[in-house]
Amino acid sequence: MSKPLEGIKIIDFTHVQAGPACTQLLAWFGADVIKVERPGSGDVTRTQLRDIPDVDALYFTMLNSNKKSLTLDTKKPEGKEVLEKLIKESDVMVENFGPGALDRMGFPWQYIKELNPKMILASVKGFSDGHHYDDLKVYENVAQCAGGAASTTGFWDGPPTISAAALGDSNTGMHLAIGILTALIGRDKTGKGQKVAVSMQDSVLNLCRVKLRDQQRLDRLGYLEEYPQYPHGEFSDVVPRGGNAGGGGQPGWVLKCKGWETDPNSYIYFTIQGHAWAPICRAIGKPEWIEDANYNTATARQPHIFDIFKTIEEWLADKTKFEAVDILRKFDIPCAPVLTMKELANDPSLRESGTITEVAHKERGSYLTVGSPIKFSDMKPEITASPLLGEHTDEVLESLGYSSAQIANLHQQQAV
Ligand code: CAO
Repeated sequence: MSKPLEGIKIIDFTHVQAGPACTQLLAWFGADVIKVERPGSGDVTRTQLRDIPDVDALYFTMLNSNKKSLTLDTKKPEGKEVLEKLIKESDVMVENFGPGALDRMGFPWQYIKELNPKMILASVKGFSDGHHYDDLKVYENVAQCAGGAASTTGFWDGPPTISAAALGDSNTGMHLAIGILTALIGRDKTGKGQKVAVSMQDSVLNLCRVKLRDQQRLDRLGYLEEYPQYPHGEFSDVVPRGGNAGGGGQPGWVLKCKGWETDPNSYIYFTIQGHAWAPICRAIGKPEWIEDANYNTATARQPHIFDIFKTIEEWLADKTKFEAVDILRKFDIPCAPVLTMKELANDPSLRESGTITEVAHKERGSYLTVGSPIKFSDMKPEITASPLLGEHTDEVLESLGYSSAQIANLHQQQAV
């Protein structure tokens, strides 16, 4: 089956997570992604948190599937020459080096554009160009703090909290992928490439926009009616941490199910959405609450929302999280079990859809990874193994017109 991005050649000058997540996505959809890595070491994630000695770590394999690996020291003249040749015949170059690294290497945007006016240069940085922190190197958790996620995540009586979801890394990579695809469509119209830049701070903030909504409501009203602090607690002048409250305006909470005393994940998320109030009352055996003036509107419920959650927990006490959801789904109540990584890894539906998939790897045997979360009617992305360090060096050099003797010479000059 042909894939929509077949024929798009991408120089993948990325490392760690933000950049690789972006290029991996594009590779799944058919792009020819050539990962350029430093000879001898490669992407630092190849060796980070290894579970098998001398074998590429899962951190690397899970973010670099479907790619080729070319080892090149781009600070040496012969490595620079190869990179220049690659730039001339590629469509996109993606990089997420520290600020200024590409310029110091001798490849500022102006020069890349001169080499190939159709080139799209896609960059991830911690902060956007011109920002007063634009000289900072940034990792995931730094971005979560800088983008507003940490100050609004966690409980009001605890410190700012980091989410396990890669809001700074993979999320930024997804933003960049959208930018690249947009620039490719733009290039079809204008014939010209352009630079696409995404900052991790901006990408986190983009996902925190409801918290910026709340800041403005708080400025105007002095309170936020759907937060647990309302109406009994106090508000300051900044959006507080709301624990497990729903962010979209429907009160919700994580509720204990049977076995919570010994199983830290025996919980469900329960949402009290306005229109679902009558079915909720019926499901939990409280039909008398449907018309009760103390309960029948969101405003009436909010002052004793935690008493309502307590009543629901009493109903949940003899049900596992899966049994509870199986009952509640029949009443059309938005809810889900709190699933562990182990449960997700073995979920038959996720296996069936390809969201969780096993990939054969030359050195590690098979590994489990997250496949494409985007589903197409006419294409099923096939996930193939991440490349070994330098696995495709000769193949890529040959495609650039290097002879066997030149390739051997290059290996010698590039040796670490
Ligand atoms: N050949 C020769 N040199 C190479 C090379 C290659 N193939 N690949 C990388 N290098 C060089 C770079 O040119 C750079 O050189 P100088 O800084 O000496 O000019 C050097 O390696 C280090 O690159 P770096 O600054 O990107 O790496 P770091 O480990 O110091 O920092 C990180 C890592 C992620 C903090 C930084 O790259 C960064 O801030 N990136 C932007 C934000 C980002 O993407 N962060 C997400 C990472 S995922 O959590």
